[in-house]
Amino acid sequence: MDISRSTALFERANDHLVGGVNSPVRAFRGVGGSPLFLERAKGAKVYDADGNEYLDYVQTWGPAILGHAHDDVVKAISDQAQKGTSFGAPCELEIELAELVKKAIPHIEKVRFVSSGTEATMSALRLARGVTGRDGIVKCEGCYHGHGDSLLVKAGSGVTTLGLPDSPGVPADLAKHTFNVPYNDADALETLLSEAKDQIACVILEPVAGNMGCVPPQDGYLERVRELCTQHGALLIFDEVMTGFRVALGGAQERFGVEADIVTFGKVIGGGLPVGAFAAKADIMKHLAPEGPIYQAGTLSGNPLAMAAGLATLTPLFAPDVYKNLETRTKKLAEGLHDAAKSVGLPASFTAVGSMFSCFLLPEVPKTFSDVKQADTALFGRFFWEMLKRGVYLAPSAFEAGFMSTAHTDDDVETTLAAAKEAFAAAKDG
Ligand code: KE4
Repeated sequence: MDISRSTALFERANDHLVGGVNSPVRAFRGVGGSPLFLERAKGAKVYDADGNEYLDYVQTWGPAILGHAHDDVVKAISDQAQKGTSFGAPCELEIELAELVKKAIPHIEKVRFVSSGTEATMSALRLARGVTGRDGIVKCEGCYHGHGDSLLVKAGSGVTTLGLPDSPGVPADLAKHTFNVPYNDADALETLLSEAKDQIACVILEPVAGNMGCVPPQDGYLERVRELCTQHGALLIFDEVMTGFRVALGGAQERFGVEADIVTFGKVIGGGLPVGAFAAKADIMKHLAPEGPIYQAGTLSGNPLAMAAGLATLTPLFAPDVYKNLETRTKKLAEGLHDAAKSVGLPASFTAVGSMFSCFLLPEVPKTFSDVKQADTALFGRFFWEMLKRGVYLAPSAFEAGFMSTAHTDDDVETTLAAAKEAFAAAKDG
């Protein structure tokens, strides 16, 4: 497989961009080697700078649920671009996208759009602290909520991929307000909330963890977290930047029947353009400026171009059976990867929740971040490259989830599974 142009581009990029990238996990540090530079993408496929074609399960880390460069999305963006990309003033498209988000998640009453998932979770924390008058926040080890200071404590995704326990630059005086508990461990949360008394403003978690691989909540876990938050006067924040419109039309709240106090979105709702959002009932959101005193703002928040992309992306997702079909294909892929690994004698387990999935090189499905960290990341790295050689692009880290799009076909899944059987065998022999 010739990736010489990507390699040359990476060398040049390193002269100008930190680590040659604009987001660390793209640097392939988790799998070794020089990262691919992609040149174009369409449907279920991406194409690198050397012209190699890959079936894509990264989907720009989640947004491309309709596949890349979907005709409706491209048309919406190009039509809107002719009319202006950003006004810095209210426009009707913001209302339309908020109405569509609320149609999918009926219990939310007010939405605030921002430009990234990080902005959404960072703002949601400030809102929770402002509303409750409390400083403490609780997150789960291995969950990643973007790079906001309070959340870079035992985070997942790129922080774990790069083996950074916590990020320097976060003042100890701030980090001390962040408490971590194991994901899927409601007893640990109960103990912490009882001991912390009324210090805790909120508990934030990924309702389906996607930044330590795809790790689903244990039965009853989310319900217990909801009860504990209510009992202790802490707001429950579901970070649905990844799970929103990914695990069901109404996200994890619909799938598991648990209502958070604040929910954050990103990725899919922008359809590949920079959009994040946070939402809640009006009596929480009314504390935000300009209605209330908690400040939050953004030059490009709700810009018409991104709103147009979001609308064009979400609209087709309301059609019947979209999520049923996505889940069926996702399960088929994840189980097939599991079977392929087992067929060459490797330990394997798999998860598939809506259209996100993982195949873990572990005998059992992990429940916590500690479980996930038992996996052989060097073996995963070799598997990653063996799959790349066979035209399949997975996330370049053992601590990420995979994504299925409506553009993937059953043939694509069969092609992927055939590649996986060979790739696991080759990786095992290392
Ligand atoms: P962004 O700021 O990257 O838009 O969103 C941060 C974020 C918040 N919450 C969850 C649950 C997330 O998964 C993310 C971002 N996800 C990572 C990959 N898992 C983005 C990829 C990257 O960091 O380059």
